[in-house]
Parts: sequence; structure tokens; C-alpha cells
Amino acid sequence: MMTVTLRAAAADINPIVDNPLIEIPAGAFVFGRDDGPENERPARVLEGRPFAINRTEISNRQYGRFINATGHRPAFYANHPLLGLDERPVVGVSWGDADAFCRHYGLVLPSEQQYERAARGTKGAVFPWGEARPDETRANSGADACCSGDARDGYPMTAPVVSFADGASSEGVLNLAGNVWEWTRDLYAPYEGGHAAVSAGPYRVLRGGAWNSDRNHLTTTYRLAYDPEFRFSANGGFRCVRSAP
Ligand SMILES: [Ca+2]
Ligand SMILES: [Ca+2]
Repeated sequence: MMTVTLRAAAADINPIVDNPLIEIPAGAFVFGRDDGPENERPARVLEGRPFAINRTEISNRQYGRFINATGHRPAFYANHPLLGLDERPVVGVSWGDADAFCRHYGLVLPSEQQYERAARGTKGAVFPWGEARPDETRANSGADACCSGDARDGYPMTAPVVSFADGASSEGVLNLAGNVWEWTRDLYAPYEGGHAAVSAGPYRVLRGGAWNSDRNHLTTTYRLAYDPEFRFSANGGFRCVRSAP
């Protein structure tokens, strides 16, 4: 009986068995920046609540288990010979697909604030690993000029979700910069005062850059606004969080 109880408790702590939730403690952190694109300004200090975030992007294997359990539609690239590999991040999912996956496991998509705190730590680092420019050991990125893949880091398209350990965040979360863009739960809007750069909407925000991003798009603050219904992106995926109750 005790064994069963413990197993149930463990499943509750980590509902996606092969993708642990990494605890991010409460506390002050820097959000936004003053020297980047207009829609990333201003930098300010926020008081963060504790949360936990998947160590890796959601993989095709993990998404496949969700499909089997629920009958939800498969990812658009599920049968692609490279993008569909079990250990690669799922791509070809709408915002609603990603939201449904997280909710199935009692989780939600990260807010922009949660994503940014997980990615840059408390002091406002430009990249998950610190201030050093991205290189082929830190992140799966694309060519220097937008927007094609580049294999100098070993991966012309997506890399396995467990990869680029040298680019991990201070809490050990992987690929928060690069590999695939990640849906957040937030609607796109200027932070304070400014005018929306995207007139259509409502759009949702993706973060982190992808395998075909040039390195300027891999910062922890870059905000990509996108049509939430679009499910044909070969470079867009997600991960989930558990927020404090
Ligand atoms: Ca690459
Ligand atoms: Ca990513």
C-alpha cells in the first residue's frame, strides 16, 4: 500500500514522467530590458512567485502519449522523418493544442514572466547561460542571416530535447534559447504605454528562438507574436509549468 501511495505522489509531482518539473524559487527578478527592441522595454524588477517548469521542451514521444490518451489531433509534423523523431521537440502545434496538452497533465503554459525568469535568472542575463554570445555549444540556432537552419552546431533542423547542456539555465532547464520557439499563455501586448507592433490579433507570444533563428532572436527577452490558430510551424513547440496555488 505504501508503495502505491508513494508512486501516486511521485506521479503528481512529475506528471510527465520523462520531463521533470524544475522548481524556480520565489523572489525578485529583472524583467524586460532598456536597450533592446521597443516592445521589450522597460527593464524593471518584479517580485516572482514560485513555480516549476519542464526541464525540456515537450518531445514527440511525450506528445504522442497525450494523443493516445485523449484522441486529440496529432501534431502536423508527427510523421516527418526528422521533425517527427521521438526525442525531438514536438512542432506543428497550435496554441490550443499546446494548452490542451498542459491542462491534461494539470499544468499550464508559462506566462511571459515565468519564461523570462526561468531563462535569465534573477539578474537579467541576456541568455540562459549568461552574457556570452550564443555559439554552437550553447544553443541550436540557424544561419547568421535570417531565417534558415545551420548545421554547424550539429543540427540542421531540431535537436533532441535533451541537448546543449552547456546552454542550460542556472536551474538546469534546457534549450530555453534555441531549438524551437515556445508558446506562452500570454496575449501579445506592449508592456507599458507603447503601441502594439502587431495590429492583427489577438496573438499569443512565443519565446526563445529556434533552429532557424539568427542569434539576435535567441535572447531571453525577444517576443514573437503569432496567430494562435497556426499549426504549421516547423520551428514552434512548447513546455509547461505548474504555478503556485
Ligand atoms: Ca542548428
Ligand atoms: Ca526552446
